[in-house]
Amino acid sequence: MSRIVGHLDLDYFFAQVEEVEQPSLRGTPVLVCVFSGRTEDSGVISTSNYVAREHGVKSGMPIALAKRRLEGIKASFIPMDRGKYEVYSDRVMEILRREVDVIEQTGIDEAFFDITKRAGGDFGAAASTALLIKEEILREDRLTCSIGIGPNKVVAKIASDLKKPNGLTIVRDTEAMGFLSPLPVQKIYGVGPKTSKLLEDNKILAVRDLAEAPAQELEELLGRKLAAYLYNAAKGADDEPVSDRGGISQVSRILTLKQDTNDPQRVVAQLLPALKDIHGRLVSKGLFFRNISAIGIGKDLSLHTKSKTIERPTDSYAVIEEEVKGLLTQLLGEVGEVRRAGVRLGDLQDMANQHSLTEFTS
Ligand code: DCP
Ligand code: CA
Repeated sequence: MSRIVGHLDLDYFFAQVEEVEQPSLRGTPVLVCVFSGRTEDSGVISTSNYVAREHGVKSGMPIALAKRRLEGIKASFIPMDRGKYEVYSDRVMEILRREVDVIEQTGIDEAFFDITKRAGGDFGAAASTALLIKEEILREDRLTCSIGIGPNKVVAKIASDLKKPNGLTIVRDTEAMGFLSPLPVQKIYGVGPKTSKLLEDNKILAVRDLAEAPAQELEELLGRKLAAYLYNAAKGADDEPVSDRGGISQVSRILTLKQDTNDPQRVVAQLLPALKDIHGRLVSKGLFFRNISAIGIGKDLSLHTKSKTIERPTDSYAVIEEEVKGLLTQLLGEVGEVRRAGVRLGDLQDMANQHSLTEFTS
């Protein structure tokens, strides 16, 4: 049975979440900013929607420069709220996980998945499942994503990037080598600026050149391990497995309320057992949290979040309850009645080992 691997990447992720929560932003430039706080405009653009990109805005650009590019245009500069995006990310990964054999999350908005068994080795069946996944993410989270399907990770990753936004690209095993041949070597997952410079200096520019290069020359240039990987990848024969990295970077609970309400006290009263449960899980694992989000889901299934990063990591139950009350009061004040409500603790830290468990930092 031929192996079938996918790669999913959410479109203009942080900015798209802001559009979902505030639909009136659609069609206007939306820029998610990391404000450094030194002056009003100091800081950089984390990401922006495609409308802003049409004006030359890019991730990593100084906010002041982006403002100049958008002079005279009504644009929204929104502070980055990572906890909020993580709530959406968790839900997307849950949808993906239930539709495929195994997932490997590689960033807040991307994951590889293996779908060989689920699709019975058939690329047509894999394409149908990919469409279903896109529909479910759109229905449940109102987000669009791009998916690539191929015989391995290298092909799937390139394919997901090919028709962005809202794309779906299927590359069958028999088409893989032809698909890869004309592409620049930098397209291969794992070829960074250093490797691509080395290859370029040796006139290896396209994937085709890589496949045709003498194996020994590549080994001398890149070392045995990288050479073997790239050599195989160029021939469409990457055999890296999709493996679940496990680990926890968040704990969350969402529950359905006894009746729809916009009363924070009622919601908190019903959430208390869930808060205690989450706190118990945190303490039993010896973890502290830094980020907390309140989650509300409306009658129309729309998702709303309010999140906050606190100054110092803590595992205090009192802090959880107090912050949830504050965040829920804000959230319900803005969105009105909700049907479901929940809480999420993120940016978890293992205090015994003094390291952050947020593995996904892209
Ligand atoms: N990000 C960031 N700074 C960067 C690149 C990305 O803060 N230099 C954040 C914001 C993005 C998220 O990571 O929303 C995912 O990164 P992507 O490179 O996948 O970019 P987008 O999802 O924004 O856009 P695309 O539609 O191209 O995937
Ligand atoms: Ca993305």
